[in-house]
Amino acid sequence: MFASRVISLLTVAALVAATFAAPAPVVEKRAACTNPLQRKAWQSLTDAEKKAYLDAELCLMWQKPSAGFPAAVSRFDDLVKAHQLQSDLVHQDAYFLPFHRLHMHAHELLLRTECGYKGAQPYWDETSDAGKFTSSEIFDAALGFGGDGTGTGNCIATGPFANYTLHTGPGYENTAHCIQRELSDRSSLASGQSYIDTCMAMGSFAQAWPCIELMPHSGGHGGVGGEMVNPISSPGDPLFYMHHTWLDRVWWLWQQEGLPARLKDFSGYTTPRKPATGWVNATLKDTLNMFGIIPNATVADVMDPLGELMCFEYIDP
Ligand SMILES: *[C@@H]1O[C@H](CO)[C@@H](O)[C@H](O)[C@H]1NC(C)=O
Ligand SMILES: *[C@@H]1O[C@H](CO)[C@@H](O)[C@H](O)[C@H]1NC(C)=O
Ligand SMILES: *[C@@H]1O[C@H](CO)[C@@H](O)[C@H](O)[C@H]1NC(C)=O
Ligand SMILES: [Cu+2]
Repeated sequence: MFASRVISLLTVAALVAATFAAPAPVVEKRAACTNPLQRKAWQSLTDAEKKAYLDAELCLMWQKPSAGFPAAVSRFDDLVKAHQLQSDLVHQDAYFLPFHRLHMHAHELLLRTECGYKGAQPYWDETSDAGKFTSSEIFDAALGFGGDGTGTGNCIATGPFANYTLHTGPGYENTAHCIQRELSDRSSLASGQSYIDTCMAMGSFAQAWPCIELMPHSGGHGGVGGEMVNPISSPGDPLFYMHHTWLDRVWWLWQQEGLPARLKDFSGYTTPRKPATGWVNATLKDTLNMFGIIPNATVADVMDPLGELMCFEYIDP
């Protein structure tokens, strides 16, 4: 169904271009993306696909850092640092969705280029687990991300990432610590379909992003708890990438309700709080900083998942 939508969009765009000699850029850019990576729901992956992803994540966790952050010990840490060091610039403002789209892309790219992963970044279809995270198969010890935190430290004790030591976080600190979790079915209710429906009904990006950032965004963070509930160092739990890829799909589902206009619909302030000199409006030309992990990109570069920079599509659960 998704593929046919893309094709019909291309067809319509081509017809429009032919008839009115109207904006060709959208069509030209899309021509560069002929074989999009297929981002699938975790729940619909085969066991072999799940294992390949978990193994690749472990590879990243044991890979040497290369972005030059003094505190980073692994390549995985590099990605946590990119979030930690600018968390106050990329939350509660216009950059929230674009930055996290690029961050997911960087993670996917590193898995593929540095860890031999052949697949795409999967997403966690949290909607189907809302209100009952504790029984989600994503926490499986053998073919999942391990279970809840245990003991006084809330360290995860099962699964591939048990006993892993993070060196970035918690928060702005850089201390050796375990991956913590504190699952909450109640908080996970915020991942429910009704919240997504509310955001899907928003008529502009200016309304859609704060809606998505509030709920469903808080569902995955609060529902998993521990590292994930820390707004600064949450990428320390590998589930962060499953959660934010799901949110990115929500943004893309919203964008697809108004193509091609929503490939350019971007607005909001550059900071969460008003600077002394007054609010500044964000623009499509603004830079998203990846600290050399991958090249910086502009907001415009990430507006289209099927564009030149990235080339992926979401497969329904
Ligand atoms: C984690 O470490 C503890 C203590 O060394 C050990 O008993 C346990 O088996 C380890 N768990 C895993 C999943 O490796
Ligand atoms: C910033 O954006 C708002 C809302 O779109 C608009 O009303 C305002 O004029 C813009 N400010 C500047 C300085 O462009
Ligand atoms: C990336 O963006 C940041 C913030 O704008 C900037 O300081 C940095 O120099 C850029 N890096 C590169 C390699 O251009
Ligand atoms: Cu974030």
